[in-house]
Amino acid sequence: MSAHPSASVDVEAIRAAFPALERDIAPDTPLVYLDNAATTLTPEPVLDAMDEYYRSYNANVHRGLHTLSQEASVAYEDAHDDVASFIGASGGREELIFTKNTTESLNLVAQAWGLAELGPEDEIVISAAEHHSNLVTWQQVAARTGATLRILDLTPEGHIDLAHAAEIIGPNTAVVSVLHVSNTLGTINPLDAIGDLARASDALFVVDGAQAVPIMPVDVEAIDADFYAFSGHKMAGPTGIGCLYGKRALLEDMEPFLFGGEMIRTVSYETASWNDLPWKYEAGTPPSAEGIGLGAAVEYLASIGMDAIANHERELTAYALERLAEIDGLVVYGPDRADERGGLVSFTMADIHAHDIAEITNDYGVAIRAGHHCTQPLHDRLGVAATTRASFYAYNTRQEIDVLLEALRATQQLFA
Ligand code: C6P
Repeated sequence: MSAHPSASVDVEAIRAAFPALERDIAPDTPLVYLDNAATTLTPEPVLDAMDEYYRSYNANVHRGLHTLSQEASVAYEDAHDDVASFIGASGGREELIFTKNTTESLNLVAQAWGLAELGPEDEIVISAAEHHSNLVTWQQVAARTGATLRILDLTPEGHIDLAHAAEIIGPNTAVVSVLHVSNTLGTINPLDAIGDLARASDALFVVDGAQAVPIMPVDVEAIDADFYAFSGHKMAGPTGIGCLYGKRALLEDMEPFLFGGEMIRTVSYETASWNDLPWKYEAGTPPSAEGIGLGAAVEYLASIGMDAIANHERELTAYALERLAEIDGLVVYGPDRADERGGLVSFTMADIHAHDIAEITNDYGVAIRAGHHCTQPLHDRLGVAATTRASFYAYNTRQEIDVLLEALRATQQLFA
């Protein structure tokens, strides 16, 4: 990851691009949106790109010879190239499949590759912090193929325990699939070390980048991931669009995940052959407006600069950690240091239920998430049923974290 500590964001200019930030939650209660790890808000350039598609060239891609379909096809194809370039995939669109979200991207790998390649002698290695989309998916593939699912331990601070990784990743490991940034602990995982262990064992190296691509520069070729998954709606893009980067040779070798229109080259009643990459993996009418919207989102994020966004996230996280430490009985999960984290902080506050905290803070306009964040087994390990999570984006400010603090103190008083 490159880091230019001097890069900074113009928060006011960024805020002006996000119309939702203008709204109040109640009279005199402006929105303080701190639920960005779930979904980010949408900026004008993305709204404009999708609006323009629907207003002027809304047509099915790759299916018409008329002008509208041609324009839609070119815009949709170009969006693949733009997103590929944003994550350093030099193969362009041929290495970048549009899916529905990170979950579908991981299912694509697990089913198209996993069901075909894995057997009872194989081991699948994931970490204890995985989101359900990278846990249940491989758990079910293991159940169907007879492979064994092995879980990488975490250190008390929430890092993947590399000594344990060196112990369990070995000759029987067929796939190592881990998240880049944890959506619960915030931990940035050491992909270099884990990737080295996977490659030394000739294992497939899969990365869940849902919480990384939105907040830091990501270069899939430097990471040397075989597959890398992420979602549009967490990076200023629309819902309904996600991505799977894959190394070309693997994408060429694998059989498709979904069958139907668009993904075929020729069809007879007996058999079929497959379209070129990436369309081989994009069966049916695709999410054209969403793909074009995601293209606009990466252009917008690149115009701010991912180094600048990463710095801003780190500064806000450091400030949040400092302020949260003022509250008696509040426990933060994950690393103490902001530079070892993505821009999110999960915590518990004495024995006040996370849902109560989120409901009361909402009265102050503060949107945060409460629950198990789709990491139920991780919460079991932490010994809590639920946590409350604040997560930041390029438009958030220190003042908004102050409002969160005020709301948390009010919650504490109410339960005192
Ligand atoms: N985490 C959160 O609030 P989808 O839902 O497919 O776009 O993303 C799934 C996913 C996969 N991996 C990680 C690390 C994630 O954080 C998520 C989504 C949201 O934490 C919704 S549960």
